[in-house]
Amino acid sequence: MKSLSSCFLYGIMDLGYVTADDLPKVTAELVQGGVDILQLRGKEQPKAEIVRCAKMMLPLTKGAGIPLIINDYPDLLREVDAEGCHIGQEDFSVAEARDLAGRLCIVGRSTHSAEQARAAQQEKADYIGYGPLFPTPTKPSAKAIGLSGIRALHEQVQLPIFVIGGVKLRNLQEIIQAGARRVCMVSDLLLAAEVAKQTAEVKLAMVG
Ligand code: TZP
Repeated sequence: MKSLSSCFLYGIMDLGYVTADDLPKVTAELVQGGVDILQLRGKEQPKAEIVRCAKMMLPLTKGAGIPLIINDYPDLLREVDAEGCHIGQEDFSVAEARDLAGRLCIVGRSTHSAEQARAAQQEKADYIGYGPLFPTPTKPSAKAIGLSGIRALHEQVQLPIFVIGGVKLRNLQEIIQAGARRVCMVSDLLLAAEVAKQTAEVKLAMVG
């Protein structure tokens, strides 16, 4: 299984973009393209559906040594053999998430400012998401925070930092130049005409 330190491209399987029927095919394409870590996100789906989808993804992610992270529901780690969970700012503390999961696992935290990022490090999250950098239809309510704080953030926070929100193949160089080392992407991968090819191009831009 890949360690977080060797993860540079974090993909999110968002059930708002991909139906359960298409899930195995799209997961296989993301894996084939070289995604390093994958999250399952279903904001509108009941927990039973998230469990069903996770069970479809796990043979593919495990086969490729890619950690699967469940968004929002740490307790589901008692039902599925995923490697971790991801929590927002409003939900639980990292310690509560670990208790709910009931076993050793990766816990990631969404952050929207340097202050939140430092707090996530303090409470021993394993990684953070930082964003949204740009406005994004995937999370329309969130306010964009821009690129200007990325470089300084990497001096203050030693956890793996995945920048997120409006990250696209076409703006990747600008984001890397602003100091980002790891990215998390949703729509620009999932809505690509050729998911594996798009993923491979992003991966190449990230790791050379
Ligand atoms: N958290 C902050 S922005 C975002 C999440 C889940 C969505 C990013 O989606 P996209 O399509 O890559 O802009």
